[in-house]
Amino acid sequence: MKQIKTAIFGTGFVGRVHLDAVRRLESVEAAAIVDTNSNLAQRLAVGFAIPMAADYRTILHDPTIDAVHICTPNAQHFSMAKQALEAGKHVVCEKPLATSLEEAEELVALATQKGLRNCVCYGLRYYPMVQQLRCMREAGDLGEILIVQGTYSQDWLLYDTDWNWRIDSKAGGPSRAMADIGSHWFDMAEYVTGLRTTSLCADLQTFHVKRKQPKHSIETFANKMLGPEDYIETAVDTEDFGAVIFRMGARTRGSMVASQVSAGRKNRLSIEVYGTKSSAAWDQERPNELWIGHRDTGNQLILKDPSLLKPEARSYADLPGGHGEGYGDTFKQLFRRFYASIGASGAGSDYPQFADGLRQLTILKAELESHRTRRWIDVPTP
Ligand code: SOE
Repeated sequence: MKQIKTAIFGTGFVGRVHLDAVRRLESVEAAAIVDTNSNLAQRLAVGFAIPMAADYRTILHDPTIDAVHICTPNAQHFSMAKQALEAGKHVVCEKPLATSLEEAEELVALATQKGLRNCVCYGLRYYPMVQQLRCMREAGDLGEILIVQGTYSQDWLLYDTDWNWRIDSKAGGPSRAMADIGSHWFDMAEYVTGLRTTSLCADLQTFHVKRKQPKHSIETFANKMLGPEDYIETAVDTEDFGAVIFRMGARTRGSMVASQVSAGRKNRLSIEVYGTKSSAAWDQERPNELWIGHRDTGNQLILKDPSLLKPEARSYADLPGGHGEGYGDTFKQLFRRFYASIGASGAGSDYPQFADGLRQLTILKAELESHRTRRWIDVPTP
């Protein structure tokens, strides 16, 4: 089988998760890495024996590279993805796909025109118990979906001394909590229910209007390791928190909260789906469990075990029962499907694509407008 050669742009927190997942795929070779922080890239290049490029454009001009992973700060996604597609590369892009709806629309059109595979990393769909939830809903086990609710809560930006590039809209885009983690939540809600968000009302809040920015750059989540430092007081123009109530069509209703300032919640995407027959709830901090709620019999807690999953959900669990699968595994599952679609015929619709990234920017635009105008906004739905 042909080894597909791929390159990773950006070697921070998530770039390393991508590298790790790619190296677990049989048909794919991590053939190059690049980062503006050349010390970091150099360490990885030496450690993993991967060639390091001084500039991502060198990689785009290399005809032996088939695909690229864009793991840089959000503001660079659009330009890098556009150049990569123009250079004929298949593209995996971290979320959010771009920092505006217009940019995302351009990328969707360009990828279609070029006939190149494209993926946006809404990979939390690939926890085995999330797949079980989707399959239960598809099989009608929950009945008609009445209510969808949940949170995506983190605490790594609780203090005003917490800093990361995402806080600065120039690097992260105009939204933080909603774009960074709220978009994961809405992607999952629409994916597991099969429903579309049709209108919403959002309220955002920036608790720290000023933060103490460390003088040197801080990697995602690494801020917690800092001692007292030399900080610069910096105005903050992105939100720490957002609450949204929403409608999914004529009958289904829901609510969600995204927060990066909730002490004790490390990375908790929780989703609860209530149907006319039964309900199901999943929590990313306990990823190998799925709670099933019943009205007339005792509730259930299913532990991840391929033999207990719906047959359609089994291919998302690689390990036997009692062997937990987590965050890093979701990237492996996502990339396995993306790379299998390269060279295959058909749409390759079993993974999130640029159109799904555009969908999240459509929802985000409605959230920002709703907050700004203090009213309900209709969400255009394909
Ligand atoms: C930071 O908030 C972050 O790393 C997100 O960017 C990821 O998408 C999420 O999975 C974990 O948190």
